[in-house]
Amino acid sequence: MFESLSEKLESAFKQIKGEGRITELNIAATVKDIRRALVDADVNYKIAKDFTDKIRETALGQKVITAVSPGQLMVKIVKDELVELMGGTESTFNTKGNPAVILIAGLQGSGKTTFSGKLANFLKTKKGLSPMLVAADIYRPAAIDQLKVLGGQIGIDVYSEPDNKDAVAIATNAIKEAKSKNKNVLIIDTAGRLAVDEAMMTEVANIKAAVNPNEILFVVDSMTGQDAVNTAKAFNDRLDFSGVVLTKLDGDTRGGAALSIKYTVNKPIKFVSSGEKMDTLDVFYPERMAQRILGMGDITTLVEKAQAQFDEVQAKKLEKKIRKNQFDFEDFKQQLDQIKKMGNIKDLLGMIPGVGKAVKDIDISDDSFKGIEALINSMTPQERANPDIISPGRKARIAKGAGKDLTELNAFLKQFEQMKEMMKMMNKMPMGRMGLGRR
Ligand SMILES: Nc1nc2c(ncn2[C@@H]2O[C@H](COP(=O)(O)OP(=O)(O)O)[C@@H](O)[C@H]2O)c(=O)[nH]1
Ligand SMILES: [Mg+2]
Repeated sequence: MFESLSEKLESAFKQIKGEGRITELNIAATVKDIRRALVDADVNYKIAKDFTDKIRETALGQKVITAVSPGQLMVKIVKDELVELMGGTESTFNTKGNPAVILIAGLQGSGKTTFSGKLANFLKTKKGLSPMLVAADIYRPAAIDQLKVLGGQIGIDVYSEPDNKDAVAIATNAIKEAKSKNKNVLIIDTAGRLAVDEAMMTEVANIKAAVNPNEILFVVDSMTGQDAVNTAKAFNDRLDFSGVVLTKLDGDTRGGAALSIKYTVNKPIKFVSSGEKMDTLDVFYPERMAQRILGMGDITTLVEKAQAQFDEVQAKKLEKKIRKNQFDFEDFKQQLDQIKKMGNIKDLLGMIPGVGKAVKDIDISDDSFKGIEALINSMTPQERANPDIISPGRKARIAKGAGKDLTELNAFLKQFEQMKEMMKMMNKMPMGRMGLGRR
């Protein structure tokens, strides 16, 4: 995410990092590079200029603190300003009501329907609410089916009226239905158009007037850069929405939308969404995003993701097995599954400071583990539990079953042995004993 911006900002800091002190001259040079980096990331020129003017002003106003190098100081100033640009603090999300009504708006293809599903799943699993989805996209029959499929995946009821062509009536009927079924949040997925269009705006505005939403979320595809900002403006003028959802952050997005939207419409980004899996929705934190853009990683999100997938009981068991040096292939497979549940592997690695850049050009797809999984799956339960019994005869069978050759299996078995050796060593170290399995 935003790799090219991160890279360019890093190179903007390179020169000043080598300087002994901050001067008008080196500030000017750095600021110029930062501005170019922002414009290249598809941030509107005026916003980029405003941003860098502030950076320059703040930097010039700094007293020389000897403990902090000019490079560190500049990075800090830019980080604070990035946080500000993206909205400052985390915003709120209002789900009070019976039911609370969340209206979803945006262009066609921006990710409204996908996001509606993710939000329902999020409110159900993370907030303990009982949401219902409403299919108010009445123009494409497939739209209702799409929402129903998503609802089915996450166990959420979907309200629809396939023969009704009145989106406002569907929305108001849905409120009655929610009340009678004790659903406390209603998420209304509306129709979009390919471009801003009067009929669409009128329809959404009419739904708004009829259902009085707690939140109106404007969904925007972050890949569309400055266009995203123009669309946001048009929707906001008409709907006065309460927040923005940036989707497709897993794509090759440059960052322009994330950095420009708050400035343009003065509404906070509330959620960011990456990927098509229903559990890849994140609350937006300006601070964390700024850290990621500056290559400082985002350990907080990483830890949260790990904790969300982390099974305490299973971890205790695992800890015991590692202690007794009984870690086997079954455990290994379970660990892989847990990592995969946390989301896109490359995204996860990108949250570790310094690692994002290193893995940028490496192809780490979630499929990278497929080979290993195939090998483990090809083992019998006995073999998984007792790696020692894997004889040459068994090896041939396992490799064949996984569609791999013997060298690949041998390499994997060797890696596994090395890993166990490392675990054994860590067990002997006082630090390893203290750290393992504790939270
Ligand atoms: N990679 C990626 N694809 C997404 C994301 N959100 C939606 N999509 C895809 O984008 C397309 C349009 O999404 P959809 O939810 O139908 O958009 P809508 O027309 O606004 O309802 C679909 O193919 C989705 O699977 C995302 O965060 N990442
Ligand atoms: Mg849709």
